[in-house]
Amino acid sequence: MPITKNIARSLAALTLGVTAGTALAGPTLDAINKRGTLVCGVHTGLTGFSAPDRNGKYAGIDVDYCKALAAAILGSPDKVKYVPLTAQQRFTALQSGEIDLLSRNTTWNSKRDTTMGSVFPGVWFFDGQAFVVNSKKNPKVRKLADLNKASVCVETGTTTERNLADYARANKLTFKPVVFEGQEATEKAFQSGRCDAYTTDSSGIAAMLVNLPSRADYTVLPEIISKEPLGPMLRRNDQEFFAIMRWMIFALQQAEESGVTQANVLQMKAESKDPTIQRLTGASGEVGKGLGLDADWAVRAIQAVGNYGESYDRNIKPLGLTRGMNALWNKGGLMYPMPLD
Ligand SMILES: N[C@@H](CCC(=O)N[C@@H](CS)C(=O)NCC(=O)O)C(=O)O
Repeated sequence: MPITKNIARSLAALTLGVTAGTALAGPTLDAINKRGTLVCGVHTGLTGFSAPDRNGKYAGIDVDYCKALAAAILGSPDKVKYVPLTAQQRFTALQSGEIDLLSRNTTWNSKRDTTMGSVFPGVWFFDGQAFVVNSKKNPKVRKLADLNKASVCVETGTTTERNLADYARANKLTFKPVVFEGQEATEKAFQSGRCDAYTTDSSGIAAMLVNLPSRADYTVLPEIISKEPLGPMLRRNDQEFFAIMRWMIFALQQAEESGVTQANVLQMKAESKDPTIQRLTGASGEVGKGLGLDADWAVRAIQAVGNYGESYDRNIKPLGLTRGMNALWNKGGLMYPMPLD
């Protein structure tokens, strides 16, 4: 056998020996472990997603994702430092290393996934852009076409602004966009009658309305004009943390699919004969090892926040939003956790 082939073989064996088995810790996981805290960039206040609760503690489905990661990596959902960020600040905070990840109603699109030093490991909440009007002020507006020539409050630094222009052009409508910086300013302007309508993600509209005493005065129009797949984000070139973030999404959704809950996860681990549940809970297989974590990583996450459906029901259901696209694939939705092996 020629010597070069031999060398190539031993090199291949060496490489295999190094990469098979436990994943190497990437820079973000290393930093989290060293610090003992996960630094999570969140929304400053979006009910159901991330907002301080009555005790001043951050709560919401985006916050649950941070807690689940901290439980899996550091052993406790409390080992999180929350950094509240506006739509404008969010990407720089991630790029500069101020936060480990961004968990904040952020739309996954090609620009943000390829040109900004960041990547999305999955979708945490499927959304779309909607419109709301004050029916007292505009009683005749029932559908988007009725808003032709109307003024629309919209927030800068978001995907919303361009969707509005694209939709108007495609549907031969004219809107007068009135642009504001920050959610509070945009909402306040709309509520004070500065514009005929307000447009943002339908979850954002629901979160605004749930806090308004006069919410009966408002009508959400039936059209959804865009796809807003919202997901967490991390810095590029960190395959290890990417895998943890991606498989956390799948694990919490698989828990729902398999009927594993906050209340029964320990019992499931001890007793279930279902191979998927065994792999999810670390009773068998090496899912945790592949992620550079221990066997109980997902058990701790589920203990901390429940499965995806439990987190949804606790945080999003009170906004009056049905599961829709966020239901599991076998219940008519789009959530499809990849198989655990
Ligand atoms: N999902 C879209 C829109 C996000 C968006 O507009 N969010 C609003 C509220 S629903 C927001 O976060 N505003 C808060 C702020 O600017 O501080 C995006 O990623 O650009």
